[in-house]
Amino acid sequence: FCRLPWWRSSATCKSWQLGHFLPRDRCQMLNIKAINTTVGQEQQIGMQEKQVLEDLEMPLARRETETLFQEQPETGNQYLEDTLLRSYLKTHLPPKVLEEVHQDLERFGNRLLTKIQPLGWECELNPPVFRQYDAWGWRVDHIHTCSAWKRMKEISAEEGLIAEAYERRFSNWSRLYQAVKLYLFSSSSGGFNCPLAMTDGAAKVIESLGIPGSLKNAFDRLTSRDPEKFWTSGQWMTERRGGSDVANGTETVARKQPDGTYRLYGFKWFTSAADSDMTLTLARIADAEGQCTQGSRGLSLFFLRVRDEEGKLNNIQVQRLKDKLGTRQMATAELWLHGARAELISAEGRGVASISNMLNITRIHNVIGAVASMRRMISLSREYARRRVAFGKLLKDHPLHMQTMARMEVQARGAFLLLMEIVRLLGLAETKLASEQDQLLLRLLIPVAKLYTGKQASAVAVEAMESFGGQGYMEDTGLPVILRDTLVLSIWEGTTNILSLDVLRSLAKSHGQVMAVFLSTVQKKLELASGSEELAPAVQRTREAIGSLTQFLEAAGPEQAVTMELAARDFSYSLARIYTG
Ligand code: UCC
Repeated sequence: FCRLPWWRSSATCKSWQLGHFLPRDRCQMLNIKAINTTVGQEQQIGMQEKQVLEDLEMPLARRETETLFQEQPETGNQYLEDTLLRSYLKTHLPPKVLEEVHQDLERFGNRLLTKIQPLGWECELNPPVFRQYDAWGWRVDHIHTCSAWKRMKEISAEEGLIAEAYERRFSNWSRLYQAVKLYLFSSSSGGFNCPLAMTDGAAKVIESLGIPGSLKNAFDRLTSRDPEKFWTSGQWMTERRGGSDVANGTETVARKQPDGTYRLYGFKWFTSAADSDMTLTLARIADAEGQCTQGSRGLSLFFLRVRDEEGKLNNIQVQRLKDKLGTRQMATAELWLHGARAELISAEGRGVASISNMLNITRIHNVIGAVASMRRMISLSREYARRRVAFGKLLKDHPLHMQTMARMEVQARGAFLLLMEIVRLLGLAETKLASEQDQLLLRLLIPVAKLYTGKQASAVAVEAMESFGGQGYMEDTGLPVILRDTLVLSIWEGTTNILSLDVLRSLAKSHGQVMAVFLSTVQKKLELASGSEELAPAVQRTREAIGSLTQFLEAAGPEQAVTMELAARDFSYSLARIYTG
């Protein structure tokens, strides 16, 4: 490379190529000069540039190694750097709550940066290992997780990542505050956000059952701030015949025991965070003749401990760990249930309706993960744009690059605001402050947000990766890890189409009321916005979109069911865009 003479004599020197090889100060100097330098002006090259040339003449082995480096993007305290988050909290939280929350979030932001982020990377480098037999031939089915993963569990308890939502220290704002902490934690958690999602979902189910005596211990542990006591939960829903069609795919049978407990027999095909302490799962109760009711009405919900006090598995065998594209930090297993002792916690045949409380919470966590992933990728991309020189100037000074970044930013901001709206409504519902309208809107917005942000996050992650050029594709930058972990967000917890059908379910179940509330809420927001001249074009576009949506609903007419099913995804996207707008 250094022997090539063309770059010195060329009037339009290809300085970007040097940008790959030179330290930033030299590179910037060269780039700036290169743009303005003609052959005649070459004598004016300064001492610094001569030094660069000497470096280049030097054999590669003797050059300072850092001359081969590009700029590594580094972000600071994620809370302090997140202007939208801070402005949202300032606008919405009561001043006293804001004061307390701000202090905690600033401290948490520092802990994330200095302690938690390195642990997250350690989790990625040390994925779980499954050992089926010990050296003496005994079957042990041990899932070994690294110390950083175990530390994440302790940190989750210490930070009250689940507890905060159930203690309700800040009344209806507790849920939003918890979501904000989870949002900050998510991208540094090394995959621990997954068990937390299910832990939160399990706590929610138990709370909605009125915390029966037999589940009091489990509830206290799931919502504990004490690392010694804290439990995580799984959510075993998927069986061999498929994940989405739970009603027809569930084969697990529950046999009643004389003491009133049940024993479960079956095979669970995807059990995420298989190292969890407990789980909620579905099974069909067999009658005296051993017969089970098929379909959704045959499913009931069960609670079970994964291991006993001595750490022995509860008549469960681990078949193997899944070989996943991403979320590799977290053990997902195939499990045989050979008479696992379990407790029935729903009414018989009400399993799906009961576990939907859990699903709605894990779907919100999915939204949190999506927004967090977009924010992380954009933050890194933004930092890179402020350091990386190409074509004679920093990336941030290239209008086309900035346009690409701005488009990603708009997606992330919209998704963030949608998330905040959902957790605000959930907080109201959990403190009995929600109106019927709020509850209907929440029911509709959860699947809408899950399906839409899952897709947004994947698209933004790919775009952000591209903004690093080839570096974005390099495994050891950490960027591909974020991309892989993001791609699952449109798959688990219900795929985009399944969630689109859930949107229709919410319409049907409420006889269209969710739609009426959606439209009236959006109209109210538009009225507020129309007071501002600056927002007039946006208001106009949103009104037009609502007009099209209403026209579509009217035109669906007598064939509505078929039309709506076919349109479910586009319809849901429209709802997401209108509300976000
Ligand atoms: O486990 C998994 C991965 C774990 C990892 C999670 C980590 C997340 C971390 C994120 C952090 C980054 S994945 C497994 C996920 N599986 C699913 O999500 C299942 C997808 N399938 C569905 O959602 C289906 O559509 C089903 C299972 C809900 C369909 O079942 P049914 O039985 O056919 O549905 P029905 O008959 O329509 O509904 C039964 C009852 C109804 O109530 P009733 O009987 O009173 O009319 C429904 O209204 O359940 C009610 N229901 C709901 N209620 C159904 N869905 C909901 C809902 N979403 N909200 C409220």
